[in-house]
Amino acid sequence: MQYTLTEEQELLRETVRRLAKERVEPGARERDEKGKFDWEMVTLFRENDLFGLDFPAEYGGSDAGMLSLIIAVEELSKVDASAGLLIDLQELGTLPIMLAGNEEQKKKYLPKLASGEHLAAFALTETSGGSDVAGFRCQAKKDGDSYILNGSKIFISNGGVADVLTVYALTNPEKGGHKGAAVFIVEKGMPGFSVGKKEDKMGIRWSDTAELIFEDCRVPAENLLGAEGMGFHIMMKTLDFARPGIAGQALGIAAGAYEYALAYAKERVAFGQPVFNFQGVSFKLADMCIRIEAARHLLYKTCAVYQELPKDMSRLSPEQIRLSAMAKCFCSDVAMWVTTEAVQVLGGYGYTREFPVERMMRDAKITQIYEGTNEIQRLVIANTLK
Ligand code: COS
Repeated sequence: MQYTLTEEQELLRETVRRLAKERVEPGARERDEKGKFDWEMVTLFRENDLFGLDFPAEYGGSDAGMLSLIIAVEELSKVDASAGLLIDLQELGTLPIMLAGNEEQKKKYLPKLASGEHLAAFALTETSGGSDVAGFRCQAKKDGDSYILNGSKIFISNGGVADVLTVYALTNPEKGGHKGAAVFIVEKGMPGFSVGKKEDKMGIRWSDTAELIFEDCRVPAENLLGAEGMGFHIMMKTLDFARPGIAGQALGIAAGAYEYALAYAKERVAFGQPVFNFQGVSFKLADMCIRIEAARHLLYKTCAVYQELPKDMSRLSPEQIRLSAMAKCFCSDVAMWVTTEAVQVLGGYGYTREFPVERMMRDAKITQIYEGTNEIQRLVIANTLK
């Protein structure tokens, strides 16, 4: 379980940090205010080869591994959480293909996703909520050499902008979700597929979040991933591999807020001296520093055990499943706590849009909710302790 950063990873961190400071941070406030998906960011990340960091080289990726992706997500999220999320979502939406796709499916879809020419989305959540996956109702009926999809999905990140979507649906409702579901690759423009309501959110405001509607949507049978009945396991395994990405986003938000609050506390003078000199402030910063460092080590250790994509759908070890859930849960709780304290350090200024910490606090909240609420993460962790 080696997680010392290589020279390449240190260089990647430096490069992405510079890109984030020079090209991402300047427009972050405006993008947040507009709440509109930003294609310029897509172009920037395409030009800098950030979408395919953790994609296999044989399909056009950089094969740099999960830790490298996390480093990039972290650096971007320090200045703009929606920017970090953008490259993370490419991994989430594509993982079902990487994990369960056959050679033809991988050859057809992965290269354009690795380059960022196409964007991906992971379509699981339904109106009943995101937690009870086995209770979802979207259906797919076999019809000759196609499947006909009916139902809807909500809160789908990238839903309205993705070219390629991995969609969970029941093929055999009588068997229930655990044994009767499957995952399909759906392309934008397939007849019967449309995008519904777009969400106006508290945070990650320029990240696209949309409802997806399937009305007799015809999907070629060759777009079935793995086999009928494998859907639940494909999605669970995808989430095991994807949750470190959200942990990376959360860690970045926390680190960004901490760095801002630290610099502010050293500049801001009250009672004739920088407020950092008061223990009421410096102890807060010390606590932020402890928690961020602890979160980073948990996450990097997790990345070390997820470094390689598995060659088949065999089960992960309880330790792997536990680490991924712990990293997501801990990093997001740290992000919420640190950003709240950062607002406190800035006082009244922290509560205004003039300063980025209030945006960071709003952005942090979602990391405790999506890709499995932190209550579900604790359930997943507890299940591995039985
Ligand atoms: N990897 C592989 N298999 C898994 C698994 C995992 N991570 N988690 C569960 N399974 C297996 C179980 O071993 C069990 O297999 P058998 O039937 O062979 O025994 C089967 O799947 C059913 O497991 P379980 O009974 O625990 O399933 P539940 O329906 O109770 O649901 C939770 C389990 C709640 C953990 C699951 O539905 C979940 O993770 N929900 C949250 C999903 C989420 O993150 N949503 C966010 C929106 S998507 S961004």
